[in-house]
Amino acid sequence: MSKILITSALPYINGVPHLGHMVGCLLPSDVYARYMRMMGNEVLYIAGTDEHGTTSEVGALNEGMDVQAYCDMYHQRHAQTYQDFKLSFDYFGRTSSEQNKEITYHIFEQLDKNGYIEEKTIKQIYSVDDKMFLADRYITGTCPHCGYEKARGDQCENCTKVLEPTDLINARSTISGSTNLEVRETKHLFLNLPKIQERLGDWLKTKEPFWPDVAYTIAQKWLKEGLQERCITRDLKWGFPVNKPGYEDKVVSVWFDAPIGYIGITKQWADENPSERNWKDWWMGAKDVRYVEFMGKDNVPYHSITFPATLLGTGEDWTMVDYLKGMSYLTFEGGKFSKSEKRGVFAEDAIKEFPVDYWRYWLMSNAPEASDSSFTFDLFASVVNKDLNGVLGNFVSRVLKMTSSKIGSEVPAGGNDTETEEALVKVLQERVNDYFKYMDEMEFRKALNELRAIWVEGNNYISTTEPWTVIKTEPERAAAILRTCINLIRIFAILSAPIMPDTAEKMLDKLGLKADDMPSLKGFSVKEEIQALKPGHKFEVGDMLFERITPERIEELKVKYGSDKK
Ligand code: B3M
Ligand code: ZN
Repeated sequence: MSKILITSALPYINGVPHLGHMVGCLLPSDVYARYMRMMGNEVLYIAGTDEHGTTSEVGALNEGMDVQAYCDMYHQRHAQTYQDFKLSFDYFGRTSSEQNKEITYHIFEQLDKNGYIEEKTIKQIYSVDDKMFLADRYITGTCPHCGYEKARGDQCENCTKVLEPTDLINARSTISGSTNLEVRETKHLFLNLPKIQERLGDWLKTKEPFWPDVAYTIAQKWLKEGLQERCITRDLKWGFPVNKPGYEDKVVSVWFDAPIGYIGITKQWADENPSERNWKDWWMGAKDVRYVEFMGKDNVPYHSITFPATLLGTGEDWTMVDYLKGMSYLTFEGGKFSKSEKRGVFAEDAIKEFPVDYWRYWLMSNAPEASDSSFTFDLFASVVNKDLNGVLGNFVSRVLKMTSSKIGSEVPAGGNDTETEEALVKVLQERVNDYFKYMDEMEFRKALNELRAIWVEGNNYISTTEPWTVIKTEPERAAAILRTCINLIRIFAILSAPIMPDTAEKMLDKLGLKADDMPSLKGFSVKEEIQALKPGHKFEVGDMLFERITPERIEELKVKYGSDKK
């Protein structure tokens, strides 16, 4: 058994997640965590809300709330949404926790002691009316290159020129609209990444054989361009006050304390049961731990360069990432999700429209891995109707109804397996091995293709053996076929569990089984498992597993979620 540490990039606290956030790293990390547990590994699956930074201060301001109360409220909404999406975190914590503060300060002090933190004076835009320094994205004005009037302080989205806030004409605050801005000098602390560059490069080389190309290429590109010193303090109120004399009125930057949040949240988890748990078993001198990170691809530089450099600079034996799964993006009907423009499906609404497994299955089978993917209601309905209803649901229903009506509501006795069953076992084992291979490699679209193909094998088997015909002349043979089919239902439930936990439970429930009855996937033998349910084992037909989505419902949803808005 291995120890697998899994973290998902920590969603920003402000706002509520949409389908793109779910499949952007949260859902794939859950599927992987569930699969790794079922493979018999000891898994620690960690996530939480990323709570510091200007966006929280501005978000709270916009909602007329104190920042702490704002973060408390949204943390609960995030936690509830992910619980509804059946994300099986071992702990869902907060970067604003005392535990994260403690570890952030420790790492900061170690870096300072080792000479990796330097002071510099920089020019920043101060808004007199907002009484705060403004991050570039909170400054807007006219682009000096193309005249676009809504250019941002860091870039003009019209002509894409990179800008300095001081380049903008008629610059104004996006928070208050005030143009009463001043350029002020302000002292900040910088992480001296160039000083760590060589050690980081040596560490990175050890990862080349293992990391996916996209992650390794991005990291190598950053190294080749030469790392820049990185400002790790901010002139904000909300955040961890800098624990260094002369900097008490500044806070640690959000991107410094956020990845350390993975460790801080692990300590929150351990503090829940200190006699049994020790966060250092996973993070300090933990040579038996394999660490896998899930994130959106724009976060790869932070996770492959700045966070590893931060840990290396402490000179301590921190667990460093072994594998990064960087996801691309999900668009909504080819465009952006937008709460304000009522465009796109947000997670807390999704689960009110359909059971969560419909979403989990669609998102994972269309996961934006090597390239972006687009959600459309037509595509969603087609997959739900064809794959879930047409393949899996139909197989379960016809097998149980036919057996119950022709023989009785228990696994039939009689008859023997023939070369047909031997061939079925062989082809299923091959597909199961491929399914596991793709899950091990975190190639989720390919994995879901194999899972669907496994379900299809069940339908092919019953269509070719035709128990409804055979039963008229060879009832023993029909019994053997239906016994095999009922055992396939149990196998399909076990294999589908990492993706559709609720559906797996429903399928097992029809067979009088519980989730705890599921065997380990390690060494999964179709030959053995297809014999698991013996003659006489009772079952219930129950309801259909899924409901079809009608064309009328699709049109209704398109209007409700702004599919036609461009
Ligand atoms: N909060 C989310 C993002 O950039 C950011 C990830 C932090 S992971 C330590 O989408
Ligand atoms: Zn421009």
